[in-house]
Amino acid sequence: MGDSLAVLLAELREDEALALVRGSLEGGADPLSLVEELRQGMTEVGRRFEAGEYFLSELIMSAEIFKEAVEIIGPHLQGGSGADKGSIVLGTVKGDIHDIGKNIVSTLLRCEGYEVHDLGVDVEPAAFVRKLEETGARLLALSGLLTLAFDSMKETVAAVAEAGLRERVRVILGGGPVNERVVEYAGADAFGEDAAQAVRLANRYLGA
Ligand code: B12
Repeated sequence: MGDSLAVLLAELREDEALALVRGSLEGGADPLSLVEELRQGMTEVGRRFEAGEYFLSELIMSAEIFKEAVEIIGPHLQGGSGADKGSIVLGTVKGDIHDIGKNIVSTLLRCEGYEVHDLGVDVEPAAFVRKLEETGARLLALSGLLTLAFDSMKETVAAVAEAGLRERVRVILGGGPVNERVVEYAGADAFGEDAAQAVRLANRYLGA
């Protein structure tokens, strides 16, 4: 047997990783398990970066391979439950451009039947508020991986409150370093450690 998808991604072996993704899908592999393997590969990339074995160029390279792989997997995930369980506004907060985890969250929520309004990265608090007003969504999901994202999360929750929407809108947080203390600091409702938890929280708050 060859190396696993997680190993191929961590070692930045792009062609082999993408070939394995295609081959696995053709062989009937569960697309979600492939996403999970990719996530494990990214965790290893992060570890190597922190250990000084990888530099920014390797981070960028790994992110590109990850995105290409998810593009191949995406169509196999779609269709989902076909249900319409409600709207969610999602984005990576101001000052932060990490979006790999957010995109996984978005994909899984869509598969579960939610209509996800993904505003992308580096999103200003006012843009979140506008989208909540426009869509009537009752759930706001904020992603952030940088420590400075905590302040942006706090500002975003404050802007939602200022617009008079806080009663209606639940706010959930996620991204590498987010924990219960960040929830308290930002004035949010809950956080999730992975995309599956994002789905559980959405089901809890939107009553599905
Ligand atoms: C890939 C990566 C990048 C890529 C991002 C590409 C992209 N399109 O996203 C690039 C190369 C661009 C990048 C840039 C930078 N990065 Co960077 N990056 C990473 C790395 C290696 C992996 C992140 C990742 O994608 N993980 C995989 C995903 C799947 O995990 P995840 O995001 O946590 O998401 C999961 C959960 O958290 C959860 N989740 C995510 N969002 C949400 C939301 C909700 C609501 C819920 C419920 C759940 C949820 O579900 C996801 C799926 O399971 C991390 C290291 C690490 N170990 O995390 C550093 C890291 C985050 N980066 C870091 C830094 C410092 C930077 C830069 C400032 C570097 C620089 N000097 O320029 C810039 C930041 C620029 C900016 N303004 O944002 C630091 C942050 C340190 C800190 N505490 O602030 C880290 C921790 C590396 C380190 N140890 O130094 N980075």
